[in-house]
Order: sequence, then C-alpha cells, then structure tokens
Amino acid sequence: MAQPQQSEGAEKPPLRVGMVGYAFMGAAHSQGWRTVGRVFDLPRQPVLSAICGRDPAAVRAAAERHGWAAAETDWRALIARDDVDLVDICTPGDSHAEIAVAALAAGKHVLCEKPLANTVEEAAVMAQAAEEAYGRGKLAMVGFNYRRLPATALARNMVAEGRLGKLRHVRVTYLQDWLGDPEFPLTWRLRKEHAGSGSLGDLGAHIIDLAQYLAGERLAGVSALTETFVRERPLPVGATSGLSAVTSAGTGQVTVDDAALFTGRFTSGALASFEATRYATGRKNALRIELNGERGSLAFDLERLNELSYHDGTEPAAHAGFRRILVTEPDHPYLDAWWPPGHGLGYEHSFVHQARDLVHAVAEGRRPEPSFTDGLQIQRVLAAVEESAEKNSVYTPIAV
Ligand code: SOE
Repeated sequence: MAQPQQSEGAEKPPLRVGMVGYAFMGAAHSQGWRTVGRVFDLPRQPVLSAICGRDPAAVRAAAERHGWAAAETDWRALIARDDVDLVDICTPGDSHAEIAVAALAAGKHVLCEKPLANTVEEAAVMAQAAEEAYGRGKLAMVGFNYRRLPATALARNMVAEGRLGKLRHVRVTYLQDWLGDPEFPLTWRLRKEHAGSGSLGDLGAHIIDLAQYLAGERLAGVSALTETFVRERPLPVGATSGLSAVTSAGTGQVTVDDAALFTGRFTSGALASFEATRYATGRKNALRIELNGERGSLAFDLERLNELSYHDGTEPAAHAGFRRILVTEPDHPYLDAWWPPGHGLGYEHSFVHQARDLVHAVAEGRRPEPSFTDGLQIQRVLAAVEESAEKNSVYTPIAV
C-alpha cells in the first residue's frame, strides 16, 4: 500500500461520525470509516465517535468489534451528541426519512444507505431537507457504493470521454439467490412496511443508479414485470440480521416483490434492460452491466471487480474484439493509494471510497453525488416500475 502523503506537522480537523445501525451495512460502512484515513490523505480525519442500535448488549458488542468509541440505544441521543458532525444511516428504509431529516435539522451532515426512502413522498421530504441544509453548509449523500469501485469509476470516465460514442444499449442484471429456499423466514426485507419494496428497491435501486451514472443520463420511462414467487413464509424468531436465516414459528405474508424485470428508455433514446432477483439459484451477488455505443462497448461484472471489458469499435475488424483492462494501475480511479499493480481490491473497498469522496465533499463544502435529489429521482424510477407492473407493463414515464 502506498503511504498516505500526510502534510508534515499539520493537525487535521476531525470529522466525527455517528452511525445508526450495525448489521451488514453498518459493518460495511464501519469498515469504510475505520480504514479511509489510514489509506487516503484526507483533508479531515474521520473519527468513529458513536454507534447506535436498540439492543444495548448488541450495540455495545458492535461498538467494540467495529471500533466505535461509544454506543447509544436511541438515535435521537446520537444526533444530539456534540462529538458527532456526520450521521451515517444504515437502518432499514422505514426509518431513513425521520432520522435524516432530524439529523440535518440538528446541523449534521448525513450519509444515508440506499434506497433513499421507502416512498417517493418520503424521499421528496428528505431532498427538500437536504436542500435547506445545504444552504447552512450541511451535506447529504446517498450510499450507492458500486459507483466507487475503480472499474465502474473508470467505465464512467471512458463513457464521458466519448469512447463509446452515442449510446444504444445498457443491459444490467443484479442476481442473488438467498430467497430460493421457501423456508427462508419472513425477515424485514420481505415486508413492505419496513423495506418499501423487495428486490426492486434493494437490488434494482443499485442497478438504476449504476446504469444512469455510467450512461451519464437519466431514464425517461419504463415497462415492468414484477412477481412474488413465495407469498407466505415462516415467521422469524428473535433478532434477524443481514441475510442470514433464523429459526421460525408460524407463517406470514410476503408483501414485497421477489423479482423485478423492466425495460427502459434513456432521455437520449438509448434502450436499457434491468433484472433484479433474489431467486437466481447459484448467483450470490452477481451484478453485471454492459453498455453498447456506436463506437464501442464496455462490460463490468462484480464477480470480477478488478476488470473491465472494452471493445473499441473503431479498430480494424481484423484485430478488434473485447479486451480485458486489469483495473489495478495507480492511474485508475482510487488506486494511487492502494497496492502495487495486479494486487486487486474487493467489495469492502467501495465503502472506503464512499467515505473518501464524502470527506472531500464536506471539506470543500461541495454538494456530494449522489445527492438526496438524485436519490429522489431513483425513487421515482422505482415507483414508475411498480406502477407499470400493476398496469401489465404499460410504458410509464418517470415523473420529473
Ligand atoms: C441484500 O440483497 C444486499 O445486502 C443489499 O441490501 C446490498 O445493498 C448489496 O450490496 C448486497 O446485498
């Protein structure tokens, strides 16, 4: 790892973080905050001030394990703390709006895990609160971490440089299989009142963000199909965490989609297809995206995340073809701070880079991307997908 080039003797102002939630995403974000200042030369030094969760013993254990100085059991107490400048929200979607709006009102910066909210209405309130807070110098960002991988960031740069020319197609799939077992219990991710939607909001939100980010433009409308394959599941007993199965007693209704398939039209006229499911047996966390333009194509596969496939369509046909770019060079996004060429990164590094980008935005007072307004637009795409699916795939424009 390259040594961070710290400016000699200069004491960096801290950026004191308070986190709400400590399950899978809480652990991933903690890893980001804990590592970022040791790898990157940052204008402010992140400090892990306090973590919050409802179960006193579990949150204390999480604080210990992930390196947080203090533990709270009430998020209101967390955002009232003087030693918290930024609140990182890693809870299920049903509490995002309330916590984010209160934290911004309390003068904190906010990072909120995706999707921004459970409904367009909540997201609109959050975007409005973020806009007002920006006027007071406080920033709000949504945690779409897959933008922060070196290969996806490189793909974005290559599209922006015009290497693909005019875009024709964007093809994206995000496949998992943890619901394949019909005995998997009815955890919060399967209940609309907690999660907002199912695979659509959880996985679909990621690929909508990534597709729009790489394409550099927004979707204008969608046609969709959604399905709930298993409508009743065993009830969980005790606390549930991450994606793990727990013992169960009795059954309850699944109130979200299990899978969402949709096609879309970008504002430029490029066509897109999306598939998000938790029933793709054997696919654990398979996110793939391909973009085809009139001058070339790019493809990314999360299971080979240190690589990008690139076809330069302007080369003579005799030796043209997809070639692998190994994205491990110091000239590639984020990589000047990491290991020598050929020594790849992993899933967790996207959260380190997310923290890095947010620290820079805070230090510069610059609106971070994706902003809450960007998160609201994605929420509108999710709502259009649901509306289209309810109307048997009728093409549904995205509200502006
Ligand atoms: C579950 O499907 C999940 O944990 C998502 O919620 C995350 O956003 C994704 O990164 C991994 O899968």
